[in-house]
Amino acid sequence: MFRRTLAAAGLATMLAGPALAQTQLTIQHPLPLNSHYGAGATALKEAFERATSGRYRVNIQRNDNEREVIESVQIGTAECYLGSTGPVGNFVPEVRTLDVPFLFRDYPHARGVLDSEIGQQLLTRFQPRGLVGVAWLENGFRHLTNSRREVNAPADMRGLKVRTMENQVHMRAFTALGALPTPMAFSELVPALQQGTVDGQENPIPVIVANNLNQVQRFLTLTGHVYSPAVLICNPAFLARMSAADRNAFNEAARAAARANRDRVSADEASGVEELRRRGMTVVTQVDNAAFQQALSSSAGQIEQQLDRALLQRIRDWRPAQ
Ligand code: EAX
Repeated sequence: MFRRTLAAAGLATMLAGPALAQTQLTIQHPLPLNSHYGAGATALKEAFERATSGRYRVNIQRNDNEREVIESVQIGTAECYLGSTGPVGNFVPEVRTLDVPFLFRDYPHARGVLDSEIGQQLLTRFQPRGLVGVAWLENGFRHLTNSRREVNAPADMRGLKVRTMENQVHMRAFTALGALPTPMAFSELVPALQQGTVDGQENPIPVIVANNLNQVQRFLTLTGHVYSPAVLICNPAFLARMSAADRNAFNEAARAAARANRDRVSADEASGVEELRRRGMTVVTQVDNAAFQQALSSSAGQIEQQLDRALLQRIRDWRPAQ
């Protein structure tokens, strides 16, 4: 009897052998699952697991040191990163062009440029650096928060210690505004705010809400000073092991991720400011953007000198097709 069962089990495994072999794919991102990144990663997981009938299993893991994750993807100890372009410029310098303050007019402009040939061309610049830029996602327009005082105008920034991402373009901009920028990984942000190492930080509404930054920050100023793209980056060798059909399915799943991510950003933008007010933050909505742009104009030339000016102009000139 036992021998018959063993034979039957052996036969079953043999018949079902290949289907059970499952490839693990882990996406690391820096935010809670209940966030605009979590929404994107979950949409990718559902679409890709369905398209590959379970031959791939997508794991979603939180790791809030973005630069470290990108390094791991580059050396092959991690499969995929989903996160902001904050530290990406340190790996793919061309991406710094997107970090210029007030470059994008609004969400349709930013999303349109990234979906256009401009954005797709920029994704090809990852390969020579041992990374694959799979798809653009979104973090959102960044706003300033701090625990010291209401910021209504550039002059109120003077001497404010502001955490920035590990991003040269942003650091120069905050220096030009008279603030004292301190670059650090997202993983260090909340302790630094709690201990007063820095007074403030800047992030999109979806990040401020998802990470309860209202608990360590009192004032929110809707500066919208820079658009923060997000990106899905994967390890080239890992993707190269996929069949052509699976690779197409992965690209399709990445597009589904971008749609879900952007929808979540739009939803968080619509309700987030009220939510943060309800949580006790003082919100400055009437912000003189022209004054901030003016204050940044002195450093704009310096910043842009090191960037692709033709690309900057193409982005500024971009308009949706009529
Ligand atoms: O990607 O580091 C940051 O402030 C980023 O906006 C955050 O990690 C989300």
